[in-house]
Amino acid sequence: MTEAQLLLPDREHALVLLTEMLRIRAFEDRCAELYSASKIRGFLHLYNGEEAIAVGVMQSLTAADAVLATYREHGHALARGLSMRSIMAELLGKVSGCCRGRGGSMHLFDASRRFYGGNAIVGGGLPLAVGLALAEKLQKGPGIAVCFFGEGAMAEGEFHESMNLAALWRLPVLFVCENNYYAMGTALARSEAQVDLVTKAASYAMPAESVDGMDVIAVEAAARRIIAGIRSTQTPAFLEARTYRLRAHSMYDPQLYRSKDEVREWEQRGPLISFTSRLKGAGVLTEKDFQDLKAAAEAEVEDAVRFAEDAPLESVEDLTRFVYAEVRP
Ligand SMILES: Cc1ncc(C[n+]2csc(CCOP(=O)(O)OP(=O)(O)O)c2C)c(N)n1
Repeated sequence: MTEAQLLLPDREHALVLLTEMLRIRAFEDRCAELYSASKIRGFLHLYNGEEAIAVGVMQSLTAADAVLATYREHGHALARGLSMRSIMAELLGKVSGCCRGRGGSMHLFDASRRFYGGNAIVGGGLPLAVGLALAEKLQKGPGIAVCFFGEGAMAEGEFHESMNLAALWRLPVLFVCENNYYAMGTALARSEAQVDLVTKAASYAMPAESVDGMDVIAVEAAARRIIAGIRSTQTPAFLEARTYRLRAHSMYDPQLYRSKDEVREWEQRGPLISFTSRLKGAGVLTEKDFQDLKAAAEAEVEDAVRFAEDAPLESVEDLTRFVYAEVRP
């Protein structure tokens, strides 16, 4: 029996996990509509299919921990507790957004939650995570740093430098690779000599393992155990979560690099479908429970959209503020 099968959650916790994944799914489906209506501009990278990873890992973090993610980070921000209103306002470029509308989709940030982005640079979060973990170590703080990134980042120099320094300096970092098998249109085997990502990570002398990233219970169980290890040893670890991006890389992507059959196959294994049917099978969720949770998530999204649409844009007088430093006459 696997770790995940052993650890069926109690009903209350199962509903927390399901609710978090539903919130992310509902939020992002609405984002796609708002993008098509030109209310959200710039780039928009959606996390559909990968929700179990952010939700599962985030369960064992405390307020003292630092979290970093990529440009596909709406789900991480929501799971980390940023308000849906502040994220939606950010996406619409409004001053009530978590970055006053200046960051947009790829740069969600909230220091009060120790959520350090959102980063448009592939691999850009890794050295920041190492720096935050180094600060934690030097200040003898209680927190760890957790960095989410795609498998495409593992071909970047920053990956190697970050893994090496984290292991060498014995820093409390969890590196979470969200392996969805494609970096934009490039399949893993077309860009990586070593497609076994755990083997690659383990070469940096740190524990490394893989988990089914479509299974929120498996992700949570693995993350809890690994994070407990990081906290007690104050050394880094690597977790590969195998997953699939059910939508395009970003909003404009003809997806010529993968077949419709492949996408359909993964859809059947999606984290919401699989978790919901497992809970129903275990008798802890009815279809009505599911529909109620879904409706609540959609209502929260509509509230966030209204809030964002009503929020003001940055005033012209304030446009040059926060660019380099606050210089006031
Ligand atoms: C340093 C750098 N190189 C290239 C790009 C262009 N780019 C944006 S997303 C992306 C693919 C990254 O794929 P992956 O890391 O697997 O993450 P995913 O998008 O699959 O979540 C690339 C190459 C970039 N943003 N930064």
